[in-house]
Amino acid sequence: MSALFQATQAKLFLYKIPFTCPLTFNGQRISLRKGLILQLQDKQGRCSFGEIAPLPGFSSENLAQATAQIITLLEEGISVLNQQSGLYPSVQFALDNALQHTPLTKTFADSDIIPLLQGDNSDLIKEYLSLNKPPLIKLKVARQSVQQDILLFKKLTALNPLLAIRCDANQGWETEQASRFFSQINTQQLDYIEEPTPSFRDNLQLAQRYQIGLALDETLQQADFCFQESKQIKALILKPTLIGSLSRVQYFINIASQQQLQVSISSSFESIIGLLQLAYLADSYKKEASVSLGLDTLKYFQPALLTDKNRIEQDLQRLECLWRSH
Ligand code: OSB
Ligand code: MG
Repeated sequence: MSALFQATQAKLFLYKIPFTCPLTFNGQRISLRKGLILQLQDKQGRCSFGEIAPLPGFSSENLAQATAQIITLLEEGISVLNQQSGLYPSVQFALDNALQHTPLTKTFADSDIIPLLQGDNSDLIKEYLSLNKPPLIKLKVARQSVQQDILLFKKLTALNPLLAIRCDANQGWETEQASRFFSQINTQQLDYIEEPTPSFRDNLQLAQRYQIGLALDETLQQADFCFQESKQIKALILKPTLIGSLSRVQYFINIASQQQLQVSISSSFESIIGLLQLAYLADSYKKEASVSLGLDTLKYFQPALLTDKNRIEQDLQRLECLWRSH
């Protein structure tokens, strides 16, 4: 690994980005995305960044806990930032990026990103049409009745018989509901499904019974999860903000490379700073594995500070600064 960023100064900013309409995360409805930006600066005045943005409903830690942890570390001194262990995932992710100097330069074209569709069925169909019927989409399921999900899947595949759909159930189905879904859709058009039920074993059995591809997401965020080979597993969904350390992300990239699994580097609704770093990391993993970008989350934000890649420097100066080195 290349040398760590030699920081001599640090600042911690708070951002607040309103959603265009409130979103529900595992039952928690929120209308404002809040997070922190850690900015390190070296002797030459170069800056390096890390984003700390625990996602309500998904992260085990909340923003207050993450804020307290990073401020405690900063108070101990910048020179010890790289010697920490047992940190919250969101804090570890930020420190790893800031210390490895992950750049903000990698921009992504809309066409690199797999469109994420959620919302009610008629809006969702309209959105699919307005995107000109892309050949691959990600669809949230298990947020309405199974019957409605089946109807939606059938409508979309009727609009484009070549469409491949990546479904994401966020462990929201019972086994019987998942069975009903798989038995009534054209599984040839299901590229894979993320986490149909909360039981990993049931998911493997379902995948085998219906001959579908399974993708792991929530399962990978359990710190004690050990990967075991299975023909049914087709993809790993990696959310670095939730996984935390970049070396653990690299561990999953190595598995994906050995087992020929697809990888989706996915956002947890970060600001433009986190998204650009995720795009950079995704690009760097492309040498090793087949990587796609699950970063289609900026569209849920209202225009605000840290939503535009061309204004990052100016925006940082207007953010509330929670902490700075003396
Ligand atoms: O379940 O994949 C998820 C974002 C935040 C929390 C959970 C999830 C997501 C996404 C990100 O779906 C976008 C993507 O993976 O395409
Ligand atoms: Mg998922």
